[in-house]
This record gives sequence, structure tokens and C-alpha cells, in this order.
Amino acid sequence: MVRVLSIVLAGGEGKRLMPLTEDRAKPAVPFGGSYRLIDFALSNLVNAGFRHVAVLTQYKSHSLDRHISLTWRLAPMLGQYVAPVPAQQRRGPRWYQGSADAIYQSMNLIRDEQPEYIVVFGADHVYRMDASQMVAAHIESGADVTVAGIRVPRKEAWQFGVIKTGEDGISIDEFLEKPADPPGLVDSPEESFASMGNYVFTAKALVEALERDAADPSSRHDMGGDIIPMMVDDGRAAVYDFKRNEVPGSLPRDRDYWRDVGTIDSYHEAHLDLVSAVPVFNLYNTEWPIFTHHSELPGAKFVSGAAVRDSIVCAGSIVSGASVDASVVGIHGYVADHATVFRSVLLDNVQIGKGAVVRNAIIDKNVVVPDGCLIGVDHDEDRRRGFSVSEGGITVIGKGHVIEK
Ligand code: ADQ
Ligand code: ADP
Repeated sequence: MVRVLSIVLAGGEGKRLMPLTEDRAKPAVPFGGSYRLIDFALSNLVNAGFRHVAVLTQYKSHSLDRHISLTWRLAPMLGQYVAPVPAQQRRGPRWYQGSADAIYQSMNLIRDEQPEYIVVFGADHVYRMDASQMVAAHIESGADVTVAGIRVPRKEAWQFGVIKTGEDGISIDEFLEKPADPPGLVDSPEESFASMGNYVFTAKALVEALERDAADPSSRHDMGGDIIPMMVDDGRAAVYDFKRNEVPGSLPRDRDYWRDVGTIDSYHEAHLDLVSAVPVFNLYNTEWPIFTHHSELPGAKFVSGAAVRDSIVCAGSIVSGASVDASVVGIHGYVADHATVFRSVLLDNVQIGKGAVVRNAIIDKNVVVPDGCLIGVDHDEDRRRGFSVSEGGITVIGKGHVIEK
């Protein structure tokens, strides 16, 4: 067994997910009813056998810390752990400048563990991936760093790091962090190879790169913006094509599924991917489980002629004489008689009053929608009541928002 330390970057602010990130870091944003975004990256590491995991937090980390300590308890007798590591100003009086500085300031973890390889994963994506296959490819190639890459439409690639490979299709010739005009692939000009923000490093090479970066006053100390381009210039970087990854129990449809749910619209769309009869992303794959915290609650209950179609309704919820369609209802939800919930995502403990209509909406925790209230029907009216409306027309109500009658 090679010695591997995993580091999950979980300090992201997630501004574009406001108001869901008003109170919590992006990796702590609830997803799919019972999960938090970070559960996907952590499950991908733990299922792969990587069970020494440090989660670097910074921004509004209370909810994330709480989730990790309640959920991610591995076997301490076997030395296994998932540990949230807060910013601690270990390298002078400053908080993390960027994701590379987060690792640089946490170098004590690397010294303590003495790993041969370091896996660095982002915490914000919905996907399944066997991280051990990527580590095996890294060792085989002999590179200093391996970057996971996925093909995306070229017109969407500006939001990602874009990889240009050499003729062998494995070595990286150029890495452009969020380029305005992303280059297409040679064999498919309308697609680009995007970085998934997941990396495997040979430990010694990462430590050297971080030291060099820390000494450079012009650097923003960012993994994608500084460290990866620096290591690509050194000529020892490889790409790992996500297509090569085979996760047990995957369906042909969700084999290549990877979503960066960075915006309200992509967060909403990714939920629709879960609820269709044949889901685009299958949460029911027991061979590669996505772990999360489960409260002790009774099963969901449907009474008085409730009509629920293509939806996920979590434990502790009751739907009474209402229609729920293409939606996710989080734990402890209540949808009252004659209410309609359509293409919407309700987080925990949301109460929908009698005859209310909720359409194309996301409602954060602990919101009570009064009887007869219309949400997502008239966007001007939604804004007037203090809700946000996304570019794609999704209405979002923040945590605990009190809606006027
Ligand atoms: P972004 O997601 O835009 O692009 P960044 O904001 O640095 O990059 O976030 C990467 C990860 O680091 C996230 O999981 C975030 O939570 C975390 N993070 C950010 N700042 C942090 C800090 N100060 N401390 C700890 N963690 C922090 C990245 C890559 C791109 C790639 C996309 C894929 O830079 O090249 O294409 O991810 O989505
Ligand atoms: P969210 O689900 O909105 O991301 P949490 O549920 O983690 O956030 O936390 C919401 C609030 O619950 C916290 O700010 C805190 O006041 C409260 N809370 C309830 N139980 C606990 C607990 N055991 N430890 C810490 N905070 C708790």
C-alpha cells in the first residue's frame, strides 16, 4: 500500500450560490435532500480506500464542521480519519490567501503523515470517481502532478482551468486558468478539456512547488491559477481522463456525470438530474455509496390523495392532499392540502401551506410558506418580497426567511 494523504479544499465562499451560502461554506450547501456537497468528494476518497483525509476550511465553516464531525467518523483504532482543519495563521498573521496558501499553511499535516502521494480534491462537485484509479495512473506516468480532466462544451470552458495535452494525450503542454477564449480539442474543436479541480501530487514535488510559490510576491497562491501552471512549465504534469474511471455499479447514463454546481441555475438543474424516473445521476448505487448524516426520523408519508411524481421526498416529511412533481423535499418537510410543488427544491424543515403554489424555486431551511402563497409565479412579486431570482428564472428563498402573508 502506498502512503496517501488526502486534502479536501473546502474554504470556498461560493458567492454565486447566494443566498444558500449566506450562512455556510459552499461545500456545506445541502444537496439532493439529505446530502451536503462535500459528501461526494469525501465518499469518492473513502470508498477508494483513502482514509487519512484533512478538510481545509475557512469561510463560514460552522455548518461544515458540524456536518463533518457528526457524519464522517471513520475507524480511529485503524488510524482512519476525516478531520476538519480550520485556518490557524501558522505562517504569520494572515488568513489563507488562496487554495495553495491553504495547503502551504497546513504543511504540518504533510510533515506529520510523511505521505508518498497527496491527493487534493475540491469539495464542490457532484460525481462519482474512484480516486485510487487516478493515483495508480499518476504512479504509472511518473509525473509530479496529475490533473483530472473532463471534456466540456468549448463555450462553457471559460469557467474552468483548460488543459492542452501533448501528442501522447497524457502530458500537459499548457494549463490556462479560466481563459476568455478556451482552446478546443484537436479531435473535437467544439469541446475543451477542463480541469475538474482534482489533483494527485508526488508529495516531494508539491512541497517544493508550494515553497517556491510562497516566495513569489506576484502569485495569488491559487492551485489552479499558480501551482498547476508552474508545474506544467516544469514539464512534469499529466492529465487523467475522467472517461477512464470506472466506478462499480455505475449506469451507462451516469458514468461520466460530473457537475460543478457553482450557480443557482446549475444547482437547480443538477437536482432535476436526480429526480427523473431514469435518473441522469443515480443516488441508489449501493456499490459506491454516497455517505451522509441520517437523522432518526420516520419514513416519508403521503396521505389524503397526495400525488407525488418523479420526486425525492426525504424522511420525516408528510405530503397531504398536495401535488409534488419533479422536486426534492428535504427532511421534515410538510406540504399541505391542495398545494402544488413543481420543479422545486425544498431543503430541511420547509412547510408549504394549503393551496400554495411553488414553481421553479429553491427554498432553504426553516421557511414557512403561508396558505395560498404563490412562489415562482410572478418574478417581480418574488423580488418585492425579498427573494432572489436567478438568471435562469429560479426563485430562491433564504434560510429562515419570514414570508409576509
Ligand atoms: P474554482 O472552483 O473557481 O476553480 P477555487 O475557488 O480556488 O477555484 O475553488 C477550488 C476549491 O478550493 C473549492 O473546493 C473551494 O471550496 C476551495 N477553496 C477556495 N479557496 C480556498 C481557501 N482559501 N481555503 C481552502 N479551500 C479553498 C477550480 C480550479 C479550476 C477547475 C475548477 C473545477 O482552479 O482549474 O477547472 O476548480 O470546478
Ligand atoms: P445549516 O444546515 O443551515 O447549514 P446547521 O444545521 O449545521 O446549518 O446549523 C444551524 C444552527 O444549528 C447552528 O448555527 C447552531 O446554532 C445550531 N445547532 C444545533 N445543534 C447544534 C450542535 N450540536 N452543535 C452546534 N450547533 C448546533
